[in-house]
Amino acid sequence: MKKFTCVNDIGDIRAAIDEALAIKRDRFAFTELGRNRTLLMIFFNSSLRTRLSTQKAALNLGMNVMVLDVNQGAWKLETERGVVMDGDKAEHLLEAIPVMGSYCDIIGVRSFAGLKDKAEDYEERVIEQFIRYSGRPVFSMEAATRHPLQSFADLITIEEYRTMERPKVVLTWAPHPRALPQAVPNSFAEWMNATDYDFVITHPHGYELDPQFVGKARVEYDQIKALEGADFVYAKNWSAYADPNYGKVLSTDRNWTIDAAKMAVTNNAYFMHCLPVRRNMIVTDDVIESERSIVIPEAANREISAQTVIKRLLEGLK
Ligand code: AN0
Ligand code: CP
Repeated sequence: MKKFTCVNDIGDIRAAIDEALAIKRDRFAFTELGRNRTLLMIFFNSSLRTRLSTQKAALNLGMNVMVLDVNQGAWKLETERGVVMDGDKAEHLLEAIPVMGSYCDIIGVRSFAGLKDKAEDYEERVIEQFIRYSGRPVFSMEAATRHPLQSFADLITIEEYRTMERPKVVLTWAPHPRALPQAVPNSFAEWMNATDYDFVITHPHGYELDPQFVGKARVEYDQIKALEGADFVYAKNWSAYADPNYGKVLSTDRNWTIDAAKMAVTNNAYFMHCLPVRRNMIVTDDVIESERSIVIPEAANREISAQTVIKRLLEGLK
């Protein structure tokens, strides 16, 4: 594998799940593979899980790891070409990227959507420039439109917990006070559409996702109807995608919060969320603390999805 930014990069989904589960059974089987190889993780945004799980995954593979928080101690980076750099940005991304590439073998990048310019976000300008100019295999640690390490971990988790051939999986919008990217729901949809699960998306009017990610999913605007008979409930907030409201918060209606009454209409569903989660906005305390909440094993599987991806990138190095 040469890069990892979307579901297509992982190839056969069944083979990827099987490889991930084998890694989970023996995560120290490949400690020689990463020997004398260096992973550079670059964060343009905050992180708890991605930072720790990806570092741990690389350590399991015997790699050295360096972490750069671009906004803490590095030079402020200009990303637009052609700008007269007489402002506060001291360095251009077009020099910074190949320099960073010269110190490592593999690069992980986290760069969220700005939520101001839809075209810029959906072109994935930042991570695409890393792919083009770093000279290294690059993987996404959440880019503007996708969070594939999260979705891969979500898929591994559903595979571990499902008891039927074709579970009903419901992605539901839930309220949040600030504007969040569409990356997590886009990516979750993209990965669910690569399976044959019964996949349903529910959200208020105005929160329609990009059709390229919705794919063959059923969209149901009535949240209760969507949740009926669900085996997995995947809650997430996102800001509006559709014009003219791109990146805006259109609703903070707590009627969409996942509570026990809503979980009661499901088929005793498991509750999932990528975390970090705002309690009593997205989900009530009792639901996230319930026996059916699998948010912690879901987060733990981030180490496994990352290790599977980094292992494949290491195998692809010359
Ligand atoms: C981010 C998001 O919604 O994309 C990261 C989630 C993994 N969440 C927040 O910024 C709260
Ligand atoms: N789920 C996830 O990516 O969490 P962090 O933002 O803490 O990395």
